[in-house]
Amino acid sequence: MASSHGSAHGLADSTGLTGPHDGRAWEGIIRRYAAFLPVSEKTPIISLHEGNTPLLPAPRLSERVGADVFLKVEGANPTGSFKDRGMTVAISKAAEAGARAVVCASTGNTSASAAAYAARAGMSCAVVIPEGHIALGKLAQALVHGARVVQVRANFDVALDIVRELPSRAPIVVVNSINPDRIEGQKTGAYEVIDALGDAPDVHCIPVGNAGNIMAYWRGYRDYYAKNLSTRLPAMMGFQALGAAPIVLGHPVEFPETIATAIRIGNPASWEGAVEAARDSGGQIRAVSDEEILEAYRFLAVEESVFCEAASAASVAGLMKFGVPKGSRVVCVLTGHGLKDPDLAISQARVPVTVDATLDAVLATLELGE
Ligand code: AN7
Repeated sequence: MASSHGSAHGLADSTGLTGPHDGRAWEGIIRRYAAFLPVSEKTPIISLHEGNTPLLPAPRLSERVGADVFLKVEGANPTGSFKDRGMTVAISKAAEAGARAVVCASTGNTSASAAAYAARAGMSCAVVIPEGHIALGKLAQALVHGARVVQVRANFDVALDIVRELPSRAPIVVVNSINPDRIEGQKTGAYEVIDALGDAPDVHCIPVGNAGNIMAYWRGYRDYYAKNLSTRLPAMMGFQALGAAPIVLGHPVEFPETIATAIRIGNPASWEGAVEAARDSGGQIRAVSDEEILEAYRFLAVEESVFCEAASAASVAGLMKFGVPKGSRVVCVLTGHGLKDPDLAISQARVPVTVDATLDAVLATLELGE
């Protein structure tokens, strides 16, 4: 890809870097991709230097599925998930509009991200979460960043229904992905993939919960394609958890259930967007079981040294389960960091052993032989 694109978008700078659009990839997705985002000089940029995440080759996974697989490690974002890409735009636009308070419903990651970016902007933040179904790390994040955390006795879908109504009753901006600025920011994941690979992949695998991200990536791929910054469009393969697979079933699921709490969603807000992305790209939305998700989760940790959360592993579970044409170039998005859910991590690993504090006792336990 020629380096002249940066100047084509008016983003060339004096750093001497020759990336397609960036110059300042480490300063966050708004500065890097301003030309593609709904921002102007008047927009205060509220950033934690999100984006610019690794696109890591996965040699063992590639060997296993007979393809050329890359992992987009979104857990490397400031709050540990892809939500930061959309949140920097949503909070910046809210700040531009003079907002003082934001709110979201969340299965955890959106609340962690909203809490952090709102704090940075000097806004107050409220998060509405399903009681008892948020990974511990995510809850900790919302709390330490000073959000007002409200747990409701219901699932995510009901929480989102409540949050949707709040702006009609109080001066507050919703920063769920029903806010179009969120989707705009999340498109930048696709730009980074193409900037790194030089073109779009053949297949893009992604977990699907509320379905904003698959829609955003599809839009991002089409943006670059329309501007001749890529020569092809990937097949979008979205994966829901079997117990929370409304799009696969074709109807909402009233009581979604999965160990992947991030995607424990029964009535996705961007349902149509996900269906369109799959259909228009020649892809599909399919389901993977919790067992398949956990197998992929352990495989990624042990074989590729990437610790992602369970929901993220759905993308790789789907790839392993359904396969791809031989030799395809595949990108799997790993949406969030494994540290978000320490309880699950420990439940999936060997328990530590405790011994007396002697050299012999430690040596005996390690079973290394003479
Ligand atoms: C790790 O935080 O919906 O299909 O409220 O945290 O765009 O919803 C999280 C979703 C995948 C699904 N992986 O993305 C929330 C929330 C992780 C996630 C998804 C989520 P979408």
